[in-house]
Amino acid sequence: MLKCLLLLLALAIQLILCPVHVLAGHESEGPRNPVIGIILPFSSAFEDIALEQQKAINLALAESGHPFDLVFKDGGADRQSAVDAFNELAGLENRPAAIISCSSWASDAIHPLAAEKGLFHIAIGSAALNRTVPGSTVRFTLDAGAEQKQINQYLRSFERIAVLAMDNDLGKTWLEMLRQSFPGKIVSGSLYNPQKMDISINLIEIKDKKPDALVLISAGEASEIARQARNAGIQAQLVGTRPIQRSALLTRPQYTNGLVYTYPSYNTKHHFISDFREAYQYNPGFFGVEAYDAITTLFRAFEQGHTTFEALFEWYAGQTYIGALGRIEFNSNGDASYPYLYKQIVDGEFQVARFQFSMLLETVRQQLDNIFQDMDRSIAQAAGKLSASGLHGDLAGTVLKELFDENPYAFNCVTVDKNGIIVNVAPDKYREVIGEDISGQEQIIRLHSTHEPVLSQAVLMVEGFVGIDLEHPVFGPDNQFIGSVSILARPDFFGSIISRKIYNFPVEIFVFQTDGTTIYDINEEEIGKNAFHDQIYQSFPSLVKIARRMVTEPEGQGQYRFKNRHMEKVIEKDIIWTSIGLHGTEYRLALIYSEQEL
Ligand code: COI
Ligand code: CYT
Repeated sequence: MLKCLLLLLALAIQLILCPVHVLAGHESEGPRNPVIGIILPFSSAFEDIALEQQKAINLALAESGHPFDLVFKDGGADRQSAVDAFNELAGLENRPAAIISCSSWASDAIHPLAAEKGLFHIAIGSAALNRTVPGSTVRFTLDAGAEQKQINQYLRSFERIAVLAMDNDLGKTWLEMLRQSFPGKIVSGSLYNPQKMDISINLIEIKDKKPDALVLISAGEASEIARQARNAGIQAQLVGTRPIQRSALLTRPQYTNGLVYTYPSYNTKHHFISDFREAYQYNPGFFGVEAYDAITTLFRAFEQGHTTFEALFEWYAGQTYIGALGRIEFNSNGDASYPYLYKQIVDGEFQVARFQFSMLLETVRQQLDNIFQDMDRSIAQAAGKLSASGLHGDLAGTVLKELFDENPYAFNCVTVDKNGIIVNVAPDKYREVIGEDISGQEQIIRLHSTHEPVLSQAVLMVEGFVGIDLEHPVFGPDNQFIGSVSILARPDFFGSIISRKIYNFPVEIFVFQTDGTTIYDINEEEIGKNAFHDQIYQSFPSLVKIARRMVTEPEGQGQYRFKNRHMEKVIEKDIIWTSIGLHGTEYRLALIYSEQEL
């Protein structure tokens, strides 16, 4: 019943507040309703986006029951139209309490103007924004630069990349960023006018350059681009970014199937999605979801008494909100972030791209493997030089210093004599470890018995932390064993590699040792914990079962139940794992995600 009323209310608001309609008649003396001015690209190629945002905002108003007057203005397709719309709003007799604008070009133009007039400004659908006035404009769209780090991971596997981008701030920003990221690989980069769509010249050049990937910085018009490109004989993998997931693409699956794009991984179970579907008979996409979160948070801010420009900015900046977009974190500049993932059109549907999980795990495995191989090569050379110089003294110190400088992930490098006593170190600031007896450490015991290189399990080091240690034996001039040389690394070196590769994806990667101990995890409290012994895992039998398989199987996959990334609630998790290591020591590298959080 309540739902029906909301629906009616939303539809009524929709009728009253059609674009460019200003609520008139505030002749009464009482306090007026606060006005929120909303500038959307109604008369543009992105009309469907504007209408979706407007519907979402009206639904939110109906739900909230707040006494706001929403004034929608047409931002058109270019900066000047948006500025005109802004000036009309700024000149209203009942001065708006806030302005919301959609599109990079509109928001970029409005950002300094709103700050100048002291009007609080929220940008939605605005991935490219050149901030010039600090402490103003709160933006709900993830910056294109962040999204690009993610799509680049995918694009790296292509050799000849063509880019076809809408001719505006968003398209130009992307084209420029891609040129910078892939110098030499961008075989064609051109702009098109989304209002005109005369792209035949662009397509001739693209076809001529034989790209293996075609990146479209486009919204729903990508459907038409895909049709023309395929009909022109362009076979390249189609790649897109957030605005490309529009229903128009599903009307031509024969041309758009296979498209891979980056997209927010918001919660499709949020009541907003079903409320919207009920009210308007279609599924909202990101633009509607984002608009809904922008307006509902704004309502809440007003409700809590934050009404000035400064107070509103402060209310958002540096804070975390849970909305229809999921967990939204605003940095101190006022920019939002939340996870993005790869999606793909499969069988005429927008789906989570299944390839991304193994792809991300494999990229991390390769990079860690490269680092281990590099460390192993350089320590082998150092061991050769130490054969001549011996383990003590300045010459050996120089060899250790070189070894340390060659290995960015080294904490320190030491030489160890044949009795297991540390005799030399680089850098010099760790000189207090000289004289320490490490003969009882498991890797030293193995090295002494085999005289072969070893990689340790995570063990407590004399430096005072649990680390991993790579050691090569050193033989004297007569080939007699004289001791060893070591590179010590902190497990957070895993973290530095992993976090760069899985940046902003809704996945976690952890490193696990074959005795069940976690040696790296994003949740620090789990590092050093053992799946078979530690209390925190004992009420999760499916986790213990997976851990048992991980001990014996170098590669695998499965499901279990445990706490989510933020350790807030128990969820179903998917895990895939592989192995890395050297000299017979293996660590499991495991990626986890949850269908419930994609
Ligand atoms: C953007 O500028 O980031 C947008 O998503 C604009 C949209 C109208 C295509
Ligand atoms: N420390 C070190 N073991 C230690 O405890 N630097 C190498 C090996």
